[in-house]
This record gives sequence, structure tokens and C-alpha cells, in this order.
Amino acid sequence: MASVPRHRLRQATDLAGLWDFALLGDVDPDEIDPAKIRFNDVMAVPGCFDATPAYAGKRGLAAYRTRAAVIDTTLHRLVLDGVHHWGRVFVEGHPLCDHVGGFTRFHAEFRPQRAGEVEIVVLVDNRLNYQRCPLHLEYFDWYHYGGIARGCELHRLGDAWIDDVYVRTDSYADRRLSLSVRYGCAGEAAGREVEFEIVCAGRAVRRAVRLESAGGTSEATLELPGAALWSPQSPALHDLRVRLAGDDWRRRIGIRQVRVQGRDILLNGQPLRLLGVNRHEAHPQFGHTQPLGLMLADLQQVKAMGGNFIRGSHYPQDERFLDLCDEMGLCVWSESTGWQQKAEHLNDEHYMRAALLNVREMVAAARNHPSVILWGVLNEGYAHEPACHEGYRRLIEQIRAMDSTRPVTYAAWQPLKTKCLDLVDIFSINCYPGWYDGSMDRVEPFLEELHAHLRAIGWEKPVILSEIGAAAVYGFRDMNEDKWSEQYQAKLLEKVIRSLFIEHDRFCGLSIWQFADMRTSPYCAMNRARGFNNKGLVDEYRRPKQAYQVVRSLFAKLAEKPA
Ligand code: ADA
Repeated sequence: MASVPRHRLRQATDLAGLWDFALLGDVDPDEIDPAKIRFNDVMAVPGCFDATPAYAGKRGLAAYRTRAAVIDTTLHRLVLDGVHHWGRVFVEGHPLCDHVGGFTRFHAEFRPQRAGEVEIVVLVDNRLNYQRCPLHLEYFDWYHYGGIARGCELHRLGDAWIDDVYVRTDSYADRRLSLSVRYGCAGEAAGREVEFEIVCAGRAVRRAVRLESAGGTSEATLELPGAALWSPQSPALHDLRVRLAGDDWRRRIGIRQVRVQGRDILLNGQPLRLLGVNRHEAHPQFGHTQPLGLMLADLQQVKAMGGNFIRGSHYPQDERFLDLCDEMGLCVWSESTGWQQKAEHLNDEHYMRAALLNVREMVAAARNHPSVILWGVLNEGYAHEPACHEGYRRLIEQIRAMDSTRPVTYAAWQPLKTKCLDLVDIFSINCYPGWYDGSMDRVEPFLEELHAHLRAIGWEKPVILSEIGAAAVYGFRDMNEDKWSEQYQAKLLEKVIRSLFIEHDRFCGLSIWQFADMRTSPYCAMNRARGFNNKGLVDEYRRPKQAYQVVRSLFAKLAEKPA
């Protein structure tokens, strides 16, 4: 599942491959006995079943089954990185857990009754049902694919294991890291004294830890004098190895600090200009599943265009994508799942429970990645309505409770009326002058109005233009150069980039909407040519449009202009 090995001592079995499959249809999961399912097909895991021709467009409850070897009856953990978008897991016919929401990792533990093999069945529901899964709604402007879209692993935990490691840079100048290592312990091991070790960049912390029955947390500080820093220009990574008793945890970490100072975002004390795109995890043949090669190729295209920034719209990204961004020096805005949530959602505990879980799972998986420089919540939620303020506050508070080292923002849909700026460090603005709002001659006046508004409200913190753009149908070039043509999209983006960063220099970041075309929901299809959101700089098969070249030449000019 990982793009870099996360364990060497722990037995972690990758369960990728062909699983038995059956689409059960419009049925109630509570009526399903896993032992009575007639599996009549096979399906790739990871994969989205409704991205395959045989199940294209199908919605309903699906069932997946596989078997995995276990060498003993000690505690095991099943880890699933993304089940879309509601799942129920059975092991040996017994229900283990339910999970609400795609795009985030969850796990559940069990003890096999005997060594040999265990049968794993996962029910997967891709229907858009607010009661079962309030995070994914049919009016969103993206196609909700269904399946075990990301990886699945079986871990043998034994009687003492590392549950989580949280690494943060306390001082980039002194190369000082703080680490919190949370461990779990099976009853029989409580009270035992075990070896605990942290090794990174030639430095080590070694101590004995007495295991507490309910598990515990061990704190440590590491100074790594002379260790290379992480930055977009020079994304140095260091192997971090943590060992507790017979278990281990490994990641590649970066030493860097992100701070907001005045109108700037500082990375290791240097102002950062974020130039990039919004990227959905979508592909016509893979759905939300993102083969490593696709993610690598997409990031190569963003870098070739001169981009250093990706807004993971509009949900938590695959952790392997973050591994690649760490490696390639791309900065990431990591965002919880959302699309124009309203007061009725943010004041509904059923929704907020799922949204808070989504935020917790996002931060837990992403907070050790140096590429993640910014957290976002609720794309275009109704932050301009006072009734939504408390919901925004709770979600942002949840993020800050788990990670206080990164700035937080939200993408405002009504920037001139938004009411939650008191909660955030950065003002992020979604706007479409020249597309939904007027034509080409609307772009500059609108941006002037934005600048004037920022002055009027005395906003002296960073501003990111988090969405702006125009649709262009790939290959449609027309003498009128009007909307939907490649020329119009290119011309609009040129106006935007020149206004933001050449005529003015008020904004510290831009994420163009969007990197690639992607299928949208039937709900949005009527005003989306082909049933796709066509505002990509490349089409859904990553074929560059005229705008890609125009943005590339402008970003190249900006690269010579200090932030
Ligand atoms: C909104 C939304 C995007 C997309 C975009 C568009 O800003 O955040 O997900 O729907 O509009 O293409 O209209």
C-alpha cells in the first residue's frame, strides 16, 4: 500500500489483488449474511468497481471477499486506506467495523481463532444516502466512484505495537524534532519492560519502556545538526525508524517549519509563493483509485508547468500521493471532505460526527508529511451564514488539537460576505470572474474589487486564490475564441496570473481550477459539457490544452521573481 516500506519488523501483508466480488444491488446491508453471498465475479483491489465497464454507472451495495494467511492467534489489524464511501468489514463471518466516508484510512483489530487462513468480507456501498453516509452528497460537482478504492493490508500486531508516531519540527534552524510515540499493548504484556528506540540521520534515542496495560505515549526530542532541510527547491528527506519491542514504524520525514507572518507564508523563514492547481483523485478508467504511476505522472506535469502547489480538492488525498509530493518538493493543501455544506448539515450532529471523524483521520494520516503545509475544511461551505460558524469552529478546533504546526484555512465561496475569517490564518477565495460572473472583461475589475475588499476589511494575513478558471473542451479551438474554447480558457488564466502576480503582488498563492478534467455527478451534468467538469489544464487523459502551455510560460517568468 505504501510507496515506501512502513514496516520491516512488523508482518504487514498487502492484500492487493483480485478479490471475489458481487454487486448485491439496492439492498439493506443489515439484511446481508456474508456466508450467504453468491460471489459471481472478481474485482481488482485497490479499484473502483463502477469505473470498470461491466459496472459503469451502477449504484448499490457491493461485496468483496478475500482470504489471508495468519501464523498464529495473536492480535491482528486490518487496515483499509479508502472504501467508498461506506463500508462494513467482516472477518470469519463476524462483523468487525463499519466506516463512514471514503478517502480516509481506518482499521480494526481481531484475534484469529487458529493459525491458517482468515476470510475477509467487505460490504461497500456507493449509494448517496445521507443517513448512511452524510459526507458524500449527490449535488457535489464530482462523480462519486465506489469500491475498495485504496489499499488494504493485514498487520500482525503481536502483544505490543506502535499505534502512531507524530513528528514535528520545533526548530528548523536547530534541526530539532519532537516525537510523540503512542503504543498499544495486549493484556499479557502489561508491566513488561521493553526496548524503545528512535533512529534518524545518524542520531538515536534509546530507552527502556515499561508497558502500560492500556497503552501509552513516549515523548522524545531529536537534534540533527547539519541535517538537510525540506523545501520545494530542495526536498531533503530522512529515514526515521521507531522500534518498540518487536514492532517498528518507518517513515521518510522532512525538517521544515511553516509559519504565517504578515501577508506571507514562511517556509523555513523564507516567503513562499504557491503556484499550482486543484487536483481531484479521478480518472475515467480508475475512478478514485490512483495508481502510483498516474500520481507520479500528474505531479511531473505539475512540476513541468512550474507549479509547486497542489490543493487536494475536496477530500483527504491518498497517503502515497503525499509520499510523492514529499519526494518531489510539492506543497499540499490537505482538505477535509466537503462541497457547499449548509447550515442544515453543520448543525446536524449526524453530519458533524462524520465530518469530525473525517478530519481526525485526515490529520492522523497526513501530519508527518513535510509536503502538507496547510489544512483546509469544507470547500465552499456556507461560511457566509452565521449559523455555520460553530460548525467551522468545531472542525478547525479538531485540526488544531491534533496539529498546531500548520496554518488553517477554508475556501470561501462568497469571499465578500464570509463570516469565519476569525477562525483561520489564511483567507482563501474561490471565484469565477469571466466564467459564471460575466465575460473576459469582468476578470480585472473583479480582481480589483477583491484587492479593494481586502484593504477595506484590513486583512493583513496571507491570501490564496484557491479557485479560478474557465472550462475548455479539449481540442475545441475556435475563431470566436469564446467560452468553452481552449483560447478563452488560456486568455482568462493569463489575465488572472498577470493581475495577481505581475501587476499586483497581494496574494501569496494561486491554485487554478483545475489540473485535469473529470467526470461530474449526474446532478451537475446539465451544465457540464459531456457530463465532465472541463476546467482542467489537461483533459481527463492528461492531454495538455492550450492553457497548460500559457500557464507554464507565466509560471516560468514568476520563478525569476522573488516571492
Ligand atoms: C466550485 C467548486 C469546485 C467546482 C467549481 C466549478 O468552486 O469548489 O469543486 O465545482 O466550482 O467548476 O464550478
